[in-house]
Parts: sequence; C-alpha cells; structure tokens
Amino acid sequence: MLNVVIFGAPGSGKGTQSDLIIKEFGLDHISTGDVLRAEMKEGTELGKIANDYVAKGQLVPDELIIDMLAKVLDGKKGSKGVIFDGFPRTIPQAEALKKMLNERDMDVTLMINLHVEEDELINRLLERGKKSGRQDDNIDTIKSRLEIYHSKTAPLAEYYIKEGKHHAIKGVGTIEEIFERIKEKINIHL
Ligand code: B4P
Repeated sequence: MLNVVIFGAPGSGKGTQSDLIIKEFGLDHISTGDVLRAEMKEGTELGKIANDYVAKGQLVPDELIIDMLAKVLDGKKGSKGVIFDGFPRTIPQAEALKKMLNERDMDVTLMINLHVEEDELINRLLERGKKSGRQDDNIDTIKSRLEIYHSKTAPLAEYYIKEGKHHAIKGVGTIEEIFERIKEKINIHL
C-alpha cells in the first residue's frame, strides 16, 4: 500500500498535484475539502455545520472531520493506496489518521510538503476565485485561511519529520515540473 499525505498552504497545489499522482500511481483520492463541498451542496447536517467554518476560512472541528474521514476511508477498502489531500490539518487529525491506518494494518508511507511563497498563494487563490465561484476564495477569507495554516497546520511538518516521512518540495514552477519532483520522492518508496 502506498499512502501519501499531500500537504501545504491553501493554494499550494495539493488538489492539482493529487490529480496527477492518482493517474500515475493508480491511487484513490480523499480530499476533505471536496467531501465538505459535496456535503455543503447537498445540505446535509454536516454540510450545514461545515458551511459556517469554511465561509470564514476556519477549520471544521477535528471530531467532525475525523469521523467523516473514517467513513470515507472504509469506502476505499481494497485500494492500492490512498492520497490524503487536505488531511491532516492539525496534530489531533494526524494522530487520528495514524491510529485509523494502524487499526487497518497500514500507515502513512510519505508526506509531501509543497512550499510556495505567500504572494504567489494569494494570487493563485484570487485567480481561482474568478472562475470557481468558491465562497472561500476572496481576499479576507484567504488571509484568515493563511493565518490558520501558519498557527495550526504548519506545525504538522515537525510531526512528520519526527516520523521520518517528511519530504519538502518546491511548489513553484510549472505543474509538470513540480510533479516530476514529487514523482522522484514517491519512487523511493515503491
Ligand atoms: P481545500 O479544498 O483543501 O483547499 P485548498 O487548501 O484551498 O486548496 P489546494 O491546496 O488543494 O489548491 P489547488 O491545488 O486547488 O480546503 C478548503 C476548506 O475546507 C478549508 O479552508 C477548511 O475550511 C475546510 N477543510 C478542508 N479539509 C479540512 C480538514 N482536514 N480539517 C478542517 N477543515 C478542513 O490550487 C489552487 C490554485 O492554484 C488552482 O487554481 C490551481 O490551478 C493553481 N495552481 C496549482 N498549481 C499551480 C502552479 N504550479 N502554478 C500556478 N498555479 C497553480
């Protein structure tokens, strides 16, 4: 099993690179952002709660996300491996992921940390906002997403360094160039 955590600030290209990794390595994809947007669109109980957090650029509470992830993971039984996109975003989420995978005789194989400067992140998200219509791609929400990233999510790099699974990747350049850098790291683990 090849289980990849793709990590980085909002707009660092997690979703973009996940699509390429899935095609190349035949992995399943779990994007907590995509699952939340689907729940919000359908107006489920979870979607209604999540909406308030996502609209303000805040993280949805850990208990809700961990519960949601466990259900999605159980729907991927028998897969060659999973790419976790946008999860974990906090230390409790990382600990819960490890526990969930260990209980299923698995673990995270590697973590890819995409590094992109703040100005570039803001530009990308504002550009995406023009087409995507995403409620959280506006300047005020982007700023609060970046603040939360620095305070709650970035410390997770240390967690994966200690686990010996952290790989830093320069996330600036063409999408193909970045993908080549990621492939090199994944190939070490095949
Ligand atoms: P996500 O959906 O995970 O969104 P993201 O971090 O903003 O996007 P990503 O990094 O995937 O960027 P993308 O590839 O699209 O989260 C949304 C919200 O959901 C969160 O704010 C939070 O509220 C909630 N949430 C999700 N998971 C959660 C969790 N685990 N716990 C709690 N809450 C959670 O790239 C962005 C843009 O850049 C695209 O337009 C792309 O085309 C462009 N781009 C990509 N690569 C490029 C490159 N190399 N050069 C130029 N442009 C590039």
